[in-house]
Amino acid sequence: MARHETLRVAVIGTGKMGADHVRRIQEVTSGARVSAVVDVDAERAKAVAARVDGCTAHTDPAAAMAAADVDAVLIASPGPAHEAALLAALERDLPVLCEKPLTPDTASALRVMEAEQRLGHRRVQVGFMRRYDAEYQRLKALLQTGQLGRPLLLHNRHRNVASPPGWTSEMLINDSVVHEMDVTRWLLDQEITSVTVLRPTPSANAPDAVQDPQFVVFETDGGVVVDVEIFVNCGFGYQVQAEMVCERGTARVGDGHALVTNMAGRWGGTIAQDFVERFADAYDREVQAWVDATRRGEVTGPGVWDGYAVAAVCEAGVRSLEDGGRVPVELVERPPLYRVSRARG
Ligand code: NAD
Ligand code: ISE
Repeated sequence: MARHETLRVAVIGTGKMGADHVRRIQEVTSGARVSAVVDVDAERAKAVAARVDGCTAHTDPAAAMAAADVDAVLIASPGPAHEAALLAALERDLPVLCEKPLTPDTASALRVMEAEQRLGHRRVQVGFMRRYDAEYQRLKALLQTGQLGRPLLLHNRHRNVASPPGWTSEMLINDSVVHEMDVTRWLLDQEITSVTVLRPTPSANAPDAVQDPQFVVFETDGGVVVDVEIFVNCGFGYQVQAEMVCERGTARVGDGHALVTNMAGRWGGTIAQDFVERFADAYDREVQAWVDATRRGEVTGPGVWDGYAVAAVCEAGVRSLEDGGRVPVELVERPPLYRVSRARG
């Protein structure tokens, strides 16, 4: 596509995230429009396409990518379907924004990495949207000034109201803590070297056989120790909080104090109920940044290396969940194509 032209995007998967991204591209993002949607559920794809002028509905991602009016792809199908869509997009050298996870395991992530390396340039951004959240961005900027000194510890809390049907203990690691893995690596500019998962007595509100909450500990190659409380059936709200403890002070995000009320002898505020509400601005900024970079022919966000590194931490986490032991994270050598991105935003 020429630089001045509107980016025509095919959105693959029109469930909760995909439908929200279609709305976002059409109503919030500048410089892009949705030209095709894909879902294995044909009726769902048709219903979403019907809301967008000139948008076609498909059931096969590869067929949509072959259409003449598709310049780029946003993948929002479930994780196990990502590899096939990514490989089809890379085959056509199409730019991609792929919702997390890149793929569900390291073997498939490495196949995607090989395909991108064969192209010789980066094409894929992974949807680790917390990097675009204003509070996380302020925290990163503060750390980069050096005012707080060297980071020593990072405490995280990640709470969801209730887990969707079919949720398993492993999904707390692979679908939820995956975000803390990414922000840990990004905030610290360090790799995670081991994972330990501790298993408190499960909440009575957790579905049968689901280990919820979990307490996860990462160690990094810079000597930082990171803990994550993941609790996906907390019942009261959606909370994502992080506190970095450094040599000369601490910095915390996610307290949600945008509006505090005082009334009838009490003070308080409201708690977001899900990620679509809490991270609305982050998703908007993420998609806009992807569109802008894509129109310039660049990839500026988290990429395939980040998706692969996080998949390796997930695999170690799931092994630790089985026996509570400390499991080392094994990474392949970072290929030259991905060496610059470690320093980037
Ligand atoms: P969802 O189940 O609501 O929607 C998935 C849709 O994909 C469904 O409509 C399903 O029919 C369709 N689908 C299944 N297989 C497909 C295939 N092979 N090709 C095309 N469509 C297919 O799921 P969701 O909650 O929207 O999650 C989608 C993705 O977004 C997942 O990767 C998930 O991890 C990610 N996600 C990210 C965030 C975030 O905060 N960044 C939040 C939630 C979900
Ligand atoms: C979901 O898939 C997400 O990515 C959300 O950001 C996370 O908070 C939630 O736990 C996951 O299920």
